[in-house]
Amino acid sequence: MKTNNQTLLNWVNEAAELCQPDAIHWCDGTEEENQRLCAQAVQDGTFIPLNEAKRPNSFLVMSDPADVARVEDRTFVCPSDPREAGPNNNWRDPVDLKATMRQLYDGCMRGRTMYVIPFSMGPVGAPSAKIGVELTDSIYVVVNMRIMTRIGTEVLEALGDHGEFVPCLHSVGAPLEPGQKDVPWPCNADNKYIAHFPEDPSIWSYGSGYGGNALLGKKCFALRIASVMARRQGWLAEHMLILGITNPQGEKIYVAAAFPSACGKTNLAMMEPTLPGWKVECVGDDICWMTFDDQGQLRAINPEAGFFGVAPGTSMRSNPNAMRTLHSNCIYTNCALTPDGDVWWEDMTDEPPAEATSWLGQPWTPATGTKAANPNARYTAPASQCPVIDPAWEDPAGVPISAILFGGRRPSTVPLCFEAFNWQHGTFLGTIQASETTAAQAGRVGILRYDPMAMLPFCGYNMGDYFAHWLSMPGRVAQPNMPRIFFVNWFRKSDEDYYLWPGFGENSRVLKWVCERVQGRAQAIETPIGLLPVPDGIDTTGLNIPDEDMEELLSVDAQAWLKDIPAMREHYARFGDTIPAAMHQELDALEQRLRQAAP
Ligand code: GTP
Ligand code: SPV
Ligand code: MN
Repeated sequence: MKTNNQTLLNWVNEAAELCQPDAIHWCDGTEEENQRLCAQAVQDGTFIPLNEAKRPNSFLVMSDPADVARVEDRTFVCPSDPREAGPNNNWRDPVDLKATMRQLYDGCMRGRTMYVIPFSMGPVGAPSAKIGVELTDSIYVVVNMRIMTRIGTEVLEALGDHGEFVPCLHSVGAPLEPGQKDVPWPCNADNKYIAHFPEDPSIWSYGSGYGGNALLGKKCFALRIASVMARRQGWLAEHMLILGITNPQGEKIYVAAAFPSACGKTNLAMMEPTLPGWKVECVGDDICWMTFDDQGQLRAINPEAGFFGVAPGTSMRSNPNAMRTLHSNCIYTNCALTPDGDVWWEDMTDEPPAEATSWLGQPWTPATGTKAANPNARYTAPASQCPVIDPAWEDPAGVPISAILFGGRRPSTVPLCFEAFNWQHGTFLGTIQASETTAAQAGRVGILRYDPMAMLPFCGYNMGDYFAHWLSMPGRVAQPNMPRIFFVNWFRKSDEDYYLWPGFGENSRVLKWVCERVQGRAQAIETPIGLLPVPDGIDTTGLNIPDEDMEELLSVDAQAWLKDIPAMREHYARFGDTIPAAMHQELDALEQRLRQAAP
């Protein structure tokens, strides 16, 4: 037996009795085991091995077209009291939902193997690391979890005989009858449940094999369950990238940034600055756990060990360091396959390939008129392979955070960048963060919605209480050294519908302003919404951008902001009296400042 942890052994036995797998496999996390599983997945028709010379030890997987993204309408957060879950979550009575799901799980792994994956979110044994164990009937999940988290024997050792872990039960919900032939991507598209029981805590996932629905360490554990723990224990579990930025003088600060799904975290986290002499290094690209140290400094760890990155749009031009990370040992999901056994996605190269097999397994040419890769196609890559991974990315003590950025896709109204007046005002800006929906979640894209702190789909409790938790942070230590809070928008569009700001590596110009503000070296103008760069405050040396575009990027249109105020009030009204009074005061004060400024 691999462990003497009786709680774990009992739970695995119970789950096996319920799900009735043909076999149980305890994952040790070794390369040898990984090779065997990948070979098995190739034999099953799930994995397509890529060209060994071009992308060694890498595989392409094409999912069922009905299973390509997170399903927010099938995601449930189930404390016993629905008010705890809040209007931001789908709630079900935990006893009822468990009964429903037990029926689904009954015999659901027949004909399959149940894999036991002990995993650590955070460096194994680090004080802020947390252990989970995922049971799954999907090899795809095992292989991806091995990249995205730390798994295997060392985690069981860290867990010990009496250690605590979060049980995470996952099944694709597609049992095999004797002799029944499997499909490449088994799932149960009509019966998806992504359920969280924060009071246990535990995670039950059924029916989907994709991304955040199935790799349960990520959104389910590290955000929804962890946010509940963080609230209770006085820390923050956030949907944020973490980067280190060094100026030409060698001074370095760390920045965290919360942008909604597919709004630019991975790109910013490993960007190649266009400003000479500046350097960006990546600590993490999606999730950030922040705790005060005994000096009152917020320190952050990346609980993950890999990137589950958006493929379309990723190129040597937009994100060269992501491209350089993908040389080997990666899994590609829903990308296109080229005739020479490589992957391709929209905008990966200036010229598309003459022909390919689309993510739907169909012959594709540039004339086909459809996308070769799914818009939510992803790569899974080890963070250690990133050429600009930060030297401290696995430091158990975390890195000190000097600035927090909020942002999203806002074609109008929101300037390129501005700074909050203080922590309370910054928290307020987070609460009114909005963004257009993307392909990262099932449903329509391009719909503007409020997505506070980029946590709307990931906060495991009532968001009004979450805002109060943010406000409570400075009061938790004797001498708080709070990060400055900024708001950015790379997605402002002109009347002719082009992006006003070039984005990507050019975002270093905004990061430079952030650094200079933190270091007390840059001026700012007080406006009704916050502190904006002075004219010429953003270094545009060498950038070909019309003056009028730059002016528009850095202007505050008080009328346009005033038009949004009623929607902000409605957004708050959804959460009723859980919205802290201080946030209503900030909203009132914003409206008043705008009225004074509006012509
Ligand atoms: P999740 O993994 O879903 O949480 O997404 P993310 O926030 O990490 O987004 P990512 O960096 O993968 O970017 C998503 C899409 O936005 C990609 O297609 C990028 O090419 C595009 N994008 C990223 N940064 C910029 C930018 O500065 N400007 C523009 N115009 N597009 C960008
Ligand atoms: C997101 O949607 O924010 C992601 C991808 O990072 S997933 O892991 O599917 O949630
Ligand atoms: Mn994300």
